[in-house]
Amino acid sequence: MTSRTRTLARSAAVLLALTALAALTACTSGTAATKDTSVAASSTTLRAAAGKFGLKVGVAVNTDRLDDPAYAQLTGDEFSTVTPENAMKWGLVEPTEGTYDWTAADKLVAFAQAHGQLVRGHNLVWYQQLPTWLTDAAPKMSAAQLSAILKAHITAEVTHFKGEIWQWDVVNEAFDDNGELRNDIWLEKLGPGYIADAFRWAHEADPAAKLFLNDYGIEDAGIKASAEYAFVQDLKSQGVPIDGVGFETHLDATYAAPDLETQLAKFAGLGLDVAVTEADVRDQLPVSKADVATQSDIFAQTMQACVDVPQCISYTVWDLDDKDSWIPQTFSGEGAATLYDDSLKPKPQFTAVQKVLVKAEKSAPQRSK
Ligand code: 9MR
Repeated sequence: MTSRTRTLARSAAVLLALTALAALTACTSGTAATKDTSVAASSTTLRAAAGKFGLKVGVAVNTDRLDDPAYAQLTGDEFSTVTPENAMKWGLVEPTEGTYDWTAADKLVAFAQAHGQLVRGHNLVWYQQLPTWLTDAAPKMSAAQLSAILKAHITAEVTHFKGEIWQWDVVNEAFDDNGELRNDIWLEKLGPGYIADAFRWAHEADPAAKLFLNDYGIEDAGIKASAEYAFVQDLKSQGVPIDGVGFETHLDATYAAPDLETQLAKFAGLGLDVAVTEADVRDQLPVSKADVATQSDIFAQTMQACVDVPQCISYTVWDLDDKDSWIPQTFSGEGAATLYDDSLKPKPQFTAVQKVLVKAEKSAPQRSK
């Protein structure tokens, strides 16, 4: 064998091994193995640009749509974290008491691992999307019974995903718009201590996960943001294992952008991480060119706010594309709230966010690991 044929043989062997490895990765990921040619990652992906200074960019994922190769491709290429839009919520994982169904959530975790992504677990305690076996029985339960059920749920879910979740939204939307704790079954039966308990139980089950309190309507100064700040300060002073506060950031383009940077920095001042967890910017349909420009501007401002606060460790958009967005079902006549249109084409909103990240690549404060 000449040295040239030896080199060729070696190259062929390496190629064969790489092909086998690629095939194996595609199989084990359990997700769409074929590349879709109708969509392409942007020239500079959001995850690559943000990754230069350690910021994670995420997306809320509808796990049913991961079987669509185009959806899966953009989700994997552009984002460095994923949040299950619904798949980890109590009503979905424990539809009957004591019987867990992790199928959809496990599928997303496997997808994330195959694509080098981190997972935001969403959520452990909320007043919505609870199983009916629980909501039906709760009014007749004693505080001790309900507390035991909550502990069992948190322990089971956090234990199932131990080591696989980067950030958990432990308690979701605990506050009402008037700055009071929400008068839901948790507060009514267990009193305000249920929040500290939830964080302690989650921490016991996975000490390495970052534990978040997540809410909407705290992106600007106001009665809700002040109340939540005082509450979190109190949790910290009691030594409750809370690591961060999530700012949902569901915005409406008919209003001015919030002063998000001030709020992020304020909460970070408590020694916490902060994150933008559910960003979208809706508007009345159909949107004009001017509306799109306003939406793009608001998206860019919120991304800039996160970039400028070193403790802001992730920025997640709520739903990949307009077709999937929760907005039209909830706000009649409104929509166009995401970065991609109905056919998965990036919108000017995408370019606006991308521009902020590319510009920040060299100057943004590096996030600590
Ligand atoms: O996007 C989610 C939608 O598919 C569900 O029907 C809805 C149920 O209330 O929840 C949506 O996600 C919410 C998230 O879990 C918490 N913050 C507000 C989000 C939009 O309602």
